[in-house]
Amino acid sequence: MPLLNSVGVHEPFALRSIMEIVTDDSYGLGESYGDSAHLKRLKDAAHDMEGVSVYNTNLIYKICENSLEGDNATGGDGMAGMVTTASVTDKVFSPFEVACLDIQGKIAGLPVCEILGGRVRDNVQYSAYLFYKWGSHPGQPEDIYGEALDSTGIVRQAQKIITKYGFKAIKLKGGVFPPAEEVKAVKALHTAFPEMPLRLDPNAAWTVETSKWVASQLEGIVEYLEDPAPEIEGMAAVAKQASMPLATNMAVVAFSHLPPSVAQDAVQVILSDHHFWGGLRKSQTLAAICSTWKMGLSMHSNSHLGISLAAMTHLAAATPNLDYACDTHWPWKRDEEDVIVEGALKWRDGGVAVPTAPGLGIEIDREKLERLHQQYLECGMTKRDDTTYMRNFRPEFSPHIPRW
Ligand code: GKR
Ligand code: MG
Repeated sequence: MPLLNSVGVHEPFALRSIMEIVTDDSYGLGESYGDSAHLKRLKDAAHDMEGVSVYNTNLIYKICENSLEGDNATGGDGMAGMVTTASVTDKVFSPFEVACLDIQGKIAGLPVCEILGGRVRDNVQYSAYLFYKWGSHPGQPEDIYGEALDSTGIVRQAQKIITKYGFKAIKLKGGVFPPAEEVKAVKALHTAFPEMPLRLDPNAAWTVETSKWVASQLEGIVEYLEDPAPEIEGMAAVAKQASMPLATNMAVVAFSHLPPSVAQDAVQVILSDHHFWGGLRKSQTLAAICSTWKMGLSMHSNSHLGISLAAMTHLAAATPNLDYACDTHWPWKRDEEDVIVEGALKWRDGGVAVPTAPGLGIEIDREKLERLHQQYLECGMTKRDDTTYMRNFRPEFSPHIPRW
């Protein structure tokens, strides 16, 4: 759906790669970004993977690292240029690790969350992730959520999405309209849903000064403010004055970013994401670091299918210090557009029931996979580019940040 963000608008297709590791008597699934640069890296790494034990994830990491030698390019991660400094090896390794854990679970007859140390919850809560949006892609009939270009539209969207999924926390993607407009929308949400924890995420579209102003306006209203200003230094400057915690999936996106961030108390909540933090086990390491340094932990989302939702759910189920409802883009894809056999992931009370079947607890539907693969070939898209798509309709659009 045509969701707006600080760098443009979502295109009619979201690219994903499906990883399948095949053993003598089983198979495991992983899911990751689908941009051509990333696909090439996955294929290069897969080339040297034959015969490796699915338990030897250290060796698999090494193979990924070796296959990337000399590759200094950034991006390729389907985040439309918003996050470019994450570790490329971690991004490539992640779907291999998830697929290996899927197989390990199947062999042991245990769900992945049990392999990761045991479930601490049976239902993983997700947030209602609201977006300003057009009513449809230009020239298309209106989609099920319709237009949301002001606070009234955002409250209407929240009502629809919460009625459908039962979410108990709300996140608004900002960085689209002038900050005062977005503050107004968050206040309107607070009035409409007084009990709901709220968050606002402009993807670093504001200056430090503007961020401080927004923080003062939303005091006592948001549970955290996500990526108001760019970079660790910008976040640290805002954090000095903001009364609420600051969260990030942009300033701190790799282990090497943690020491400078902790030293400056730049962010108080890390949004983990196994797709770029190096898989499920490294995300558990991140959780341990957050607990050590008394930082909160939440979970970031990028457009995804059911394999990723299953992996996110198992990880969250096995992470005791996950303090907030996770983000998900799930409502923004068409229901039938997935690659997994229907029915394995059940939405209940704003969350997903943690699967109890061995491994990830999902199976690939090969007909659906083939259908989506054909869509991929026909759409001709090989790279997510929200900015160029936006400029087809608004030639003057600039993704420059900070811009307010
Ligand atoms: O889907 O437009 C989007 C989001 O902005 C996404 O790309 C971000 O990675 O959800 C993300 C975020 O929290 O920054
Ligand atoms: Mg974010």
